[in-house]
Amino acid sequence: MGSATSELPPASRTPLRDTAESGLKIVVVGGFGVGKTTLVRSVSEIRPLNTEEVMTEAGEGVDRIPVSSAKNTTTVAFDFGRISLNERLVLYLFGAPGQKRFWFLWDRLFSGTLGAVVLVDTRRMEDSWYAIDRLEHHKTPFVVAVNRFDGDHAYHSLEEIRTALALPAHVPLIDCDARVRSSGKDVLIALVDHLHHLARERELTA
Ligand SMILES: Nc1nc2c(ncn2[C@@H]2O[C@H](COP(=O)(O)OP(=O)(O)OP(=O)(O)O)[C@@H](O)[C@H]2O)c(=O)[nH]1
Ligand SMILES: [Mg+2]
Repeated sequence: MGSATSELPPASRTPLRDTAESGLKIVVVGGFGVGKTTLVRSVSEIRPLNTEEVMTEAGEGVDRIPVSSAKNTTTVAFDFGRISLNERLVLYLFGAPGQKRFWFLWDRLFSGTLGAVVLVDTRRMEDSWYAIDRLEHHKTPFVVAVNRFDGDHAYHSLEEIRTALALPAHVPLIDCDARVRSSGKDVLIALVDHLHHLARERELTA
């Protein structure tokens, strides 16, 4: 398997707090090259595990050509990271591989998952449909985060994106920059808020 990367994030080597009470498994999914690995790397407080492989000419015709010219590696298994949202709540993050040939791994990754983030690149919105479909199939709650790339000149409003993805009104939809820690953290907070909201609704209807 490929090289486990990479540069240490600033807050690495942070031990798990003694006060941590609950750990939630969260999965980051979405199409090829939307920034899943970038998101897990930017928010993780431990050295993230990444299973990146370099894309070579041998993969031409099999691997998708990246829209982002800076991208020359692809996830072949999954990313793993950890973030403490507060004193008691820890999220364990799993970034899924985006290429179609690895999608068979997704259903296994979803096992035991409390919630998911679907990352969207507006230049290739249709790449998100499979992720949304699988999450709905597994009844896994999710939020959708739009990772705005520099080449995204045709500015789509969140409402336009909601319509294009046929997202029901109750699914949170937000903008983010996967490269920015605080932005990635906001996405995760939106997901946890959504999970709390759903849990409260279930209690009320029980
Ligand atoms: N301009 C810009 N580049 C970004 C952004 N997010 C990620 N990138 C870059 O886009 C490329 C793709 O990021 P990855 O994190 O590898 O994407 P991925 O979804 O994990 O890709 P796969 O695992 O191969 O599906 C990398 O070169 C990132 O540096 C962003 O918000 N803006
Ligand atoms: Mg990746």
